[in-house]
Amino acid sequence: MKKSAFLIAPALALGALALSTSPALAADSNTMYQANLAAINGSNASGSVMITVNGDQATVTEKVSGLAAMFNGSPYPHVQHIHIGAQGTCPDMSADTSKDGVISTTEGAPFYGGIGATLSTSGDTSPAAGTDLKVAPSGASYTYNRTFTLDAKTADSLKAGTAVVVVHGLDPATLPAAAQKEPSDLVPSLPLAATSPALCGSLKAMPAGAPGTGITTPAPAGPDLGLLAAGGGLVLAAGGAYALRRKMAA
Ligand SMILES: [Cu+2]
Repeated sequence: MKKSAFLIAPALALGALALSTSPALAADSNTMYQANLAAINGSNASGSVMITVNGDQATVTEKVSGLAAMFNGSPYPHVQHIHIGAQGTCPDMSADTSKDGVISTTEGAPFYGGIGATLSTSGDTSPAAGTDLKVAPSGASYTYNRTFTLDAKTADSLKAGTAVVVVHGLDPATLPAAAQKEPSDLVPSLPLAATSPALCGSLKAMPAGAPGTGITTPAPAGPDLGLLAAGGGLVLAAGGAYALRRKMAA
């Protein structure tokens, strides 16, 4: 009788652990959004973005590769933003209303909207920093990690499913010859290629506790089922050892 009671005890402890943990996980205020970044304007780049929102804090984890590498002899700055307030989609070539063969940032706006937040490397993350090349991540490939305060409009757009990540900056050589000579629609002192979209992806909320959908970076927060299972295993092991000590003592 006593022995079986001790064997049951760890199972009860494990059950209690699961019961006490589950409501906490369900009430977790983190919401995760994920976007697969697809090439536009023939950039041949690719990438993925994960955004964890906790209150008004957004933690962005982004990985990109295959972007234009150099600009005027320096690592190519890629301004990048969360665009908001439109359809929440990425433009196809029908957006190219000027028919120059390039979807400019402005031409894509009916699809992805205006800038809600700038994914800068330091300082300002507002739309005001949108074309500041000094705080843009740079080079062909990079990993971007930053936590910043979301403004209300961007937070609302994320919730509404209309937030889109756009990474800008094309290799001018990949543009049609005529378009290579055009000025940027955003910063006329720069060429059109410098600010035109290279990557685009719609941010979609992930179900709470869902495993990553194709993203390879570890989730910064949220339930770790493996850890939970290991914790349960420790409780079982401890209970078993206790039962064994009791048995030997007796
Ligand atoms: Cu943008």
